[in-house]
This record gives sequence, C-alpha cells and structure tokens, in this order.
Amino acid sequence: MIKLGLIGAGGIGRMHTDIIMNQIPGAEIVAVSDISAENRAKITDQYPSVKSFDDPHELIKSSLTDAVIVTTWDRTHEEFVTASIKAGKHVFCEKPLADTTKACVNIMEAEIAAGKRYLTVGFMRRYDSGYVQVKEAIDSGRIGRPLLLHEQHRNAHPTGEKHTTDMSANGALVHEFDITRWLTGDEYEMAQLICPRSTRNADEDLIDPQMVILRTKGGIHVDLEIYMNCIYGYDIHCEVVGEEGCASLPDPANAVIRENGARLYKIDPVWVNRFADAYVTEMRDWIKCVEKDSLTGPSAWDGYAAAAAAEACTRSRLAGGQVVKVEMMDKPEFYR
Ligand code: ISE
Repeated sequence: MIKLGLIGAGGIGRMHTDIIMNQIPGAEIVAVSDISAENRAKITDQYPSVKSFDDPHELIKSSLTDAVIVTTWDRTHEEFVTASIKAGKHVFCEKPLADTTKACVNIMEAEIAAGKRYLTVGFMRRYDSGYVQVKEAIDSGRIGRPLLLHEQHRNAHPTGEKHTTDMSANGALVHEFDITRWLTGDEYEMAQLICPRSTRNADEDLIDPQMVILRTKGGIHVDLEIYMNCIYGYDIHCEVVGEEGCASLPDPANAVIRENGARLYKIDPVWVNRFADAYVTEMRDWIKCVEKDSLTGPSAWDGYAAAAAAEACTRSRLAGGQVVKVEMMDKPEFYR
C-alpha cells in the first residue's frame, strides 16, 4: 500500500482524494495539509483515518508518507515539489508545474541533483481515451505527417482564484501546450498571442477570448482558442490535419435527444466531469509507476516546455501581438 500525503485540499485535491480512496486499491491518502483548516477538515471529516498537518513540510518529512501530491496554488508548487524531491519522495504535481520557467528550471535542477526522476506532472489529457486515439492515428502513419492543429478550449466560467489575463495561457492553455507536444513529438519555435475584442461576460480587466498561434520546430502550424467565459459549457476540440487524412478529438458520448423540434446532446459545464475517466487513469498509472519506482508520465521537462510556451505568449501579448521566439534551454541529458 502506497501511503500518500496531500498538500492542497481545495476542489482538485479533494477530487484526487476521492479517486485514491475509492478507486485505487494500491494507495491511500494518510495525511493532508492546507493553508485553510476548513479545507483540511473537509477531508478529515470524510476520511477520519487521514492525519491533518498544519505545516506542509512536516507532512513531506513525515515517516507516515511514502509519496506526495501537490494541488496547491500554482505559485507554491515549486516549494513543495522541490522539498519532496529533496526528501527522496515521489511527487505528483497538478498542472501547471509552476507559473514561471525559472521555477521549472529550479525543479529540474533539484531532480537532476537527486539523481533520479521523482516528479510527475498532472497533464491528465494524455490519459483521455479520445486524445489517445488521436495520437494512435498520428503514430500509425494513417493520416500522414501532421501539418496543422486546430484546437479550442472553452470554459463556461473561470473557477477558483480570480482569473487574470495571464492565467488563460499559463493556467488553462498549458493543457494544449502539453497535449500538442505529446501528439506531435515536436517542440515550439515561435508564438503569437492575439487579443480580439473581449466578451462583456468577462471581468472588466480580463482579456477574453485570446487566440494563440504556434509554429513548431518541425514546421507544424498550431492555432489555439482560449475562451474562459463562453457561458454555454466546457467544450474542448482538437483536430489534426495530416497529409493523407485528419483526426479529431471525439466529444464525450452523451445521448442525442430529439425534442421540441431540436436534436440536442449535453455539454457538461464542469471540466472535472469532462475528463473524469482521464483523472482516474492518470492516478492509476502514477501509482503503478511509484510501486515500480520508475516513472513514465509527464516529466519536469514537459512542465518546463509548457511554461516556456506560456511565457512566450505573455511576451507576445505585451508586445502588441508580435510573433516571438519560444525561448527554451537545451534539453538536459537526464530527460532524454
Ligand atoms: C483548470 O485548472 C483545468 O485544468 C481545466 O481543464 C481548465 O479548463 C481550467 O480553465 C483550469 O482552470
């Protein structure tokens, strides 16, 4: 039984806890820490065997925990992830790995110094059966070399902390930055962020929607829409245009209802519901890796590459939508 400590008992932390406690026989949450005593109590009330820690660093050091899950605010990830690595414990960190490339570099340096991979990043879309099918279509060669990717990421409304203009790229669009690299096996070269007029449904200081155009080193064109206040639901699209065919992400299999002169199917407004199966598969896979002490999921390098794309987008926006280079260090041998 792998004994896990959870740091960050907000919505996503509690979702991982429910998955682990109810659907993963080989692991259990034994400890929780959160800046909010109220959030901690939500977990300990539901699962009385879980020990509550005021200090997350005590949880990391405790002999009670074999491995750590970090689901705190993005800007605190670096501190808890590096402490876990230094304590020699496997650590699963929710996306984004960090909100700056500098923080991602610090995490990579800690892992390289520790001498083995300890970190897995929660890019759960890699475990979604729809994206897996799109990847198989590319890898099998049946649609030929990918040339273009068109992707849309729409949230009914932002959730959690106040959503800022930067967070559209570095909090939400990181999913696309990661999944596109994973699908194509390519890295980004150039980025451009374009701001059309904003919806009146967004907070006054939020630029929403935003359009991003990326070019990979291999010459693939990627266009991404991020729209945080689309109102009608949580809606994710991805189409890969290849030389001999196209592959599209399927919509969730909801029943088509015919009524009142219309044909309808439900678009769930909640993102955790859209990717519910992927979250379970991701956690099962991570626990198996921890048991074997050998990681195969998204790495610190993947977290860094997504953060580099996000930073380039912000630079482009601040430069009035200019095309900018995606600045990336050379990939350390450790992550090859
Ligand atoms: C959230 O953290 C996610 O992971 C969702 O997939 C994304 O759509 C949402 O905007 C983020 O806040």
